[in-house]
Parts: sequence; C-alpha cells; structure tokens
Amino acid sequence: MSSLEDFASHFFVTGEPMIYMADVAIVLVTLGIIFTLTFLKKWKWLWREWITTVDHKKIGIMYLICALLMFFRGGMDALLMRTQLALPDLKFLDPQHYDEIFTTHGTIMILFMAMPFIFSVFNIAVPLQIGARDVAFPYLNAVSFWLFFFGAMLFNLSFVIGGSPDAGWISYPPLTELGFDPGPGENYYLLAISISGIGSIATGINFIVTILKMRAPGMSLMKMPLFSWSVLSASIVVIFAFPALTIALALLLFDRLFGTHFFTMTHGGSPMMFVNLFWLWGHPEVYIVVLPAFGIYSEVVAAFSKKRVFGYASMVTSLMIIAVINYLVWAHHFFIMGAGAGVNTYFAIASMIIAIPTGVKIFNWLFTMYRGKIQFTLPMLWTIAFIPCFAIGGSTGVMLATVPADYQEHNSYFMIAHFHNVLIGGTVFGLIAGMYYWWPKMFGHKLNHTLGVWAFWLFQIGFYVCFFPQYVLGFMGMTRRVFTYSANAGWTSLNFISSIGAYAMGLGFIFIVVQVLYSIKHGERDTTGDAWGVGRTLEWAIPSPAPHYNFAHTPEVRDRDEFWYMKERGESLAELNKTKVFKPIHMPKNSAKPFMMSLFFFISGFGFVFTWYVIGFAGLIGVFVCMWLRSQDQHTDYYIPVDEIKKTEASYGRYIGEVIGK
Ligand code: HEM
Ligand SMILES: [Cu+2]
Repeated sequence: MSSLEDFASHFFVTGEPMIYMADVAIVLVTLGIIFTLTFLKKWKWLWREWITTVDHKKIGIMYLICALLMFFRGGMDALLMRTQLALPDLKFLDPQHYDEIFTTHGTIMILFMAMPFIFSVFNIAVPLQIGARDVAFPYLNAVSFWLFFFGAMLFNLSFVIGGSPDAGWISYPPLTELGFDPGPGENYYLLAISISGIGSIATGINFIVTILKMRAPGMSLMKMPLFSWSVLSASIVVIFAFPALTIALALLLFDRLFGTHFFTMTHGGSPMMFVNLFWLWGHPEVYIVVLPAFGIYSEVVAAFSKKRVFGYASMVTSLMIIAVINYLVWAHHFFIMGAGAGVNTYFAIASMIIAIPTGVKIFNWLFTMYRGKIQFTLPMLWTIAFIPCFAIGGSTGVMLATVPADYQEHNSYFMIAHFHNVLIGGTVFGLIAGMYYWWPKMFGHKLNHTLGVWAFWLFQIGFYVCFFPQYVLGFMGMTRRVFTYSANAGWTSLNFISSIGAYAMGLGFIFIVVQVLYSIKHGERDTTGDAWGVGRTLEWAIPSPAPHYNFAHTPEVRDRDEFWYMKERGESLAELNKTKVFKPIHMPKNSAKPFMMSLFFFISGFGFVFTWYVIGFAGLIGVFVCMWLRSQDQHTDYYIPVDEIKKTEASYGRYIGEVIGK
C-alpha cells in the first residue's frame, strides 16, 4: 500500500495549489466536453467530420484551434512569470517552479503555438490560392496534424503527471543529462517534440510538392500569390532544418535512456555538439515561423491598398535568399562559446546580411501602401503595426550580431526583449492578421471590427509597455531566467511596468476570445465568397466556406492577381459553371488511421517517458500495424458524382441548371 502511495505521489504532480486547481479544471473541462457531445449527440459528427477528415480546410481549422489554446497556455505561463517578477523578492513562484514555467512557455510558444498556427494558414489558404482540390498528400496531411496534436498532448501531460521539463526551451546538456536531471520532465520534452517534429517534416514535404505540382493550369511560378511563395520557402527550410533537431533530440534521448555519451564530456562526447545541432534547427526555425507571416503581410497589404504588391520579383527573390542564408548563421546564438575571432566574424557578417533582403521586403510593403486607397481593416491594422515593431526587433538583432557587444548582451533581458520583438512583432502579428483575413473563408462570417480594434490597441500598447523596459533592464544587468531580484538592484519600477504591459496583452487576448464568440452569432455573413470585397487571389473566387471539393471547375490562370482581373473583366467562376460541363471530382477518402497511428505514438512516447519499455515498444508496434494496414488499403479515394456537385453549386447560387434530386 505504501509503495503504491509512493508511486502515486511521484507519478502525479502534487504539492502546489495551482496544480490541484489545474487537475480539477482538466477533469471538469473533459467531463464538460463529454457531456456536451453526448447531450447534443455529436460524437458521430466529431468522428466523421473532424477526427477522420483528410480535408485540408478542416485540418487547417483544427490546427488553428490548437494554436489558440496553446497560445492561452503559453500566455498563462508568461503572466505567471511576469507576476513573479513584478516586484523584488516575491515568493509567488519558487525557483524550481520558475524554471519549469519558462521552459514550458518557450517550448509551447515556439513548437506548439507558432508551428500549428503557421500550418493552419498553410492548410487554409495554399490549396485554395493555387486552385487545387487539396494538398498533394491529404492522408499524410492528417497524419501530420495528429502527430502534432498528440505531441502537444504529451508535452502538456507533464504538467500533471510526472512533472514539467525545467532546462529551458533549448535544453542544453550537460544540464539535461540524466545525472543532473533525472525526472521524467526532460523525457517528455524530448519525446513530445520528436513526435510532433515528424509531423512537421511531413508537412514541409507535403506543401513543397503541393506548390510545385498542384497549381491550376496557367499559374506559372512567377504568377503564384506571394503567400504561397512564402509557404514554399518556409517548407524548404522545414525539411532542411528539422532533421537536425530530430537527430539532436534522439541522441540526447539515447544518452538518457541507454547510457550513450554523445553529449557528455566523459567518454569523448561533447555538449557543444548538441548546441550546434540545436541551433542548426533553432535559427532556421525562427524563419520557418516568420516567412509565412511575411507572405500574409504581402497579401494583406496588396488587398487593402487595392494595388498590386510592389516589386513582386524582388519579394520572391528575398524570400528565397532568406531561405538559404538563414541556414548559415546559427552560431550567433553562442558567440561566447569561444570559437575564435574568425568563426565569430563569419557568423556576425552572415547574420547581418539577412537584414538586407528583409529590408527590401519592408520597403516593398511601404511602397505598396504608398498612394494606395488604404482600408484600415483588422488584418491591415496588424500589418501596419508589424512594420515598426519588426524594424526595431531587426535593429536590436543587428546589435546582438555585433560580437563584442554580444559579450555584454548575451542572455540578458536585452536579448529577451529582442526576440519577443521579432517573434511577436513578426510572427504573432502576422498570424493574427492572417486569421482575421481568412476567417470569413474558413467560417463564412467576419469577426467583429470594434472588438477587434480594442484587442488590437490593448495588445499593441501592452507589447511596448512590456518589452521596452526589458531592453533597459538588460543594459542594467538583469539576466534572463532569474526567478527574482533584490530591491537594491534598482530594477523594480521597470519590472513593474513590464508586468503591467504583459497583463494588457492578456486583456487583449481576452478581447479576441470575446470577439470570436460574439462573431460566431452576430458576425457579418459572407454570401459572395469575396468577403472583404478586395480579394485578388483565387481563394476569394469560390464560396465561403469553400465546398469540400474547392473548385467545381479548375480555373485557367492568366494573371498574377487572377481573381482581381477576373472581376475587372466581369468574369466569375459561376460563369464558368454555365459554359463548362461538370465532371465527377476525384477526392481522397476519410481515414481513422492517422488518428490511431498518432495515438499509438503517444502511448509509445508515454511509455518511454517513464522508461516503461513494454508500453514504449507496444506503442511502436501499434504504429507499424497502422502503417501496414494502410499499405493494404485499396480503397482510398472516391468520385463526387456530377449531380452532387451541381446541387452544392446551386446551393451557393452558382448554378441554375437542372439538378436531379434537388
Ligand atoms: C504574449 C506575451 C509574452 C510575454 C509576456 C512573454 C514573457 C516571457 C518571459 C517573462 C520569459 C522568461 C524570461 C526569463 O526569465 O528568462 C519568456 C521567455 C521566452 N519566451 Fe516569451 N512571452 C510572450 C510571448 C512569447 C511568444 C509569442 C513567443 C514565441 C513565439 C515566446 C517565446 C519565448 C521563449 C523562446 C522564451 C525563452 C524560454 C527559455 O528561456 O527557455 N514568448 N517570455
Ligand atoms: Cu538566430
């Protein structure tokens, strides 16, 4: 009995009122969901329409929901830290707890918030923009999503079972070797990221093939919308960068589980190997999440300035240059390692060079707005806010890339302010802009403007109030990852101001939630498909939400902003329905296997976290069984009959001919 109690007290995280509250909340929310689904008889719907779906539009929505939930979790972590740091010598969080929270905050924000958020917009917009029926490998797309989902679940599980990782989001050895960090937390980190990482690599491959192979006839690469270009560049970075991370994590896991010595100083290993491998992924990662945001800004700026984007070819070139150079700068994250002047100089110059293509893009966005008839919609507000914010973040980045200065700034709050400046100002602003922009395409209604403006200003003001004092704190000597400071340090007022800013951003997020809930009921419905009235690209040519086959007839593309010119010429896709005969549409079938396979990955991961090898390997066998079953599956596709297409088009008012069985 006592051994059972002992096991339980180690297995479940105990001791903190906050944890118990979280336990209660998790149980209540789970029961609430189960109850609601049963009460509304929605289980079948959930299974058929969502869990087994291979439709890129639905997968995009599921990514979005997860990203917003993870933004909430990561944001709560941030507020807990800012509360602890608001005043000197606070005992709100103890040092151990603070370590866990900055680790989960960083990991969740980058891997389980920003990544699914970009994959969400990939899925929602790319196939529609390029006139495709789905991505190249819809089944694989579902596999990617569920791997991400179960990876995220595994990571979050550490909060209540076993304990959270606590070695920072970069997880450097030797601190993360078994001897210094025996708890299961670090295993959670390694396995959860590995599982979702497989999904990310698959998504990268999927979108490269989709973009290269599935464009509508006539859409040459230089006629492709800039968002799709940005996805192509980001996907190329994904497939080159993620393997480095996968390897680094796998080797560290071997060190921990099987006693190898890849990253220990004993027996010939080297911790710096991990650091190099990690940043060989880690630096490109920030471009993986910012390049798609650049694509979103390009779409939004052109649409709401009612002009073609300025300097299209130079936009494409800069995207591709960034996609290459970003791979050559990783060591700027550890100038102080002591690699010698030559190495540091090379990495400093390479880092600074990236500012050039980025600057080109900024000027192009500004020139696009110049003399445009600018419409200050929500996506446009976030885009305009991005430009100064990212410019400041970029400039402080150049300051950090200046090696002698970096010796002072490294790991200080100056650096914390810098990377939040680019990650929030670049990525988060862009993703929010993209969410607003494509929301009507996803759900058929717009998000309320007034509530959105409130969210915008709260978040903007909060951002500068939170992070600008941190630049100063950095110069005053405050280092990152300190759980408290003494009143004598003279950091009190700036920290206090910073925490107020963080709370303002939290309030802004609440406004977004309210805005979403309000708009589901009262939002302006989109009946035309061109919700903003200024759409330039093909996704706006079809109804909102798009029918599951997307295009009844694949359009022939003649121009870069095809839909804009279609409108100018007085053409539409409804017109096409009149002149062209309908043909049955070839579509992929739903499948439960992506979900099941990822569930087995989750079980396996959970087993390895606790080094319960039987469960670990049993889970892996489950994975292989799913793969084998899939390879035996002969019926993976079907045809939508012509009458059903006609019926659907008619329901959107895009077909007036006779429909059998209407
Ligand atoms: C929304 C408002 C946010 C606030 C108030 C905030 C606040 C913080 C704080 C207080 C820390 C810990 C500093 C330390 O003690 O060293 C931190 C670290 C970090 N944040 Fe944020 N953050 C926010 C958003 C984000 C976003 C959107 C991202 C990424 C997309 C992000 C990525 C990180 C990373 C990677 C770390 C480093 C974690 C580590 O040291 O291992 N944060 N943030
Ligand atoms: Cu970097």
